[in-house]
Amino acid sequence: MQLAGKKILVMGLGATGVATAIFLVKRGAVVTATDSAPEAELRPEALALREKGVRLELGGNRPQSFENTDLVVISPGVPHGAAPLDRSRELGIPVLGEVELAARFIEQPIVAITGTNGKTTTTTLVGEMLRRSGIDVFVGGNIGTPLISFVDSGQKAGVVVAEISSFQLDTIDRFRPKVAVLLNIAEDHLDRYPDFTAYAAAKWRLFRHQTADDTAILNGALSAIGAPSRPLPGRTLFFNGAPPGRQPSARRRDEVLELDMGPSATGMALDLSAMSLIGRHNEENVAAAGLAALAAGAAPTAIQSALDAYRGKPHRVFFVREVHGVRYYDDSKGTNVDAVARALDSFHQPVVLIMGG
Ligand code: UMA
Repeated sequence: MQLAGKKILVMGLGATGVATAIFLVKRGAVVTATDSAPEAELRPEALALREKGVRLELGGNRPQSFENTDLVVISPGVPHGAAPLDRSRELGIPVLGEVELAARFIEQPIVAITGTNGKTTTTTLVGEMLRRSGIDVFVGGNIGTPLISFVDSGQKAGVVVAEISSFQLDTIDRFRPKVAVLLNIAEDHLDRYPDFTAYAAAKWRLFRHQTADDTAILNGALSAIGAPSRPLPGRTLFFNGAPPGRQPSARRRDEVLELDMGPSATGMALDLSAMSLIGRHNEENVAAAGLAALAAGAAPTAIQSALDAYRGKPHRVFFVREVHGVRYYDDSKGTNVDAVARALDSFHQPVVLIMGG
């Protein structure tokens, strides 16, 4: 993709917009960056882009800038149907999301993980499982470090593991993960989508450009809402059961999770007895992570040791401490009904829930 000399508009100046603008300037593009927030609300890194030759338009997204450009790149926090973007599209100006742009420059196989809940736990686990297998990995995306910042980072990586949100999937065009995981779909972000079907369809976009050479890993209990009408082209593995007529690739027997990769690949028996993650939702995350890691080349011993060592991520049913026989957990990432319901399901003991916004 030729960027040198192109006029490019970056919309949104959070972590993604800043990293995108830096990437584009390095490639010789003439970059304007716009944010609806005023200067006082933006981070110093955004303002420092001026020193790199980026023209900043702050406190509003000027319609003219969307007409007079060769390409627009947007951040996940920018709704892909925002009015000024329609104007660009009308004029035939391409509008890409940052993940799509990044993917065009990433040569490594990508393991992409989406779902309403459990993305960060699963992404982190897959990264650890591969790392312990001796594979260099970059772990990024919605989890925090924009994918685009990997491209010029010089970081050695054999595999890129990316947490991908529905917002990021809204603006993909060719993005093709070698291994793609859909953990679950529950009501969330309905302020950004016309209805639940549209939100679910955004999640399913993850598989849109996969081919017969790729692997799709799906929750066997997913409904058909928003799903593509044609079967996925690649190898499809199911965890948490399987739809009628299909076999699950993850089966729990007592403390062991059997992962079956099909006739031509090696599976494993994953011992869950030392696992510190609690709850059925985490069993699903672990099954998906194990299957994804195996599909991306991780070694069974490394997968086991990564799981045994994993202590969870803060704010996700995270054990804080025990005081006078009361165990305190931080679940402040329970930002939708499904996440809270699943967290509550994790406990056999009586729970006192402290909840608020
Ligand atoms: N803006 C405009 N015009 C608009 C709308 C927005 O200029 O019409 C501006 C806003 O003022 C803002 C910027 O666009 O400054 C949007 O920035 P952003 O929200 O995309 O911020 P980033 O720091 O780039 O963060 C994004 C993700 N944010 C969202 O998806 C909302 C981060 O996910 C992600 O970690 C980061 O990119 C790196 O990939 C956060 C998140 O909450 C954690 N994600 C949601 C979730 O997990 O449920 C999807």
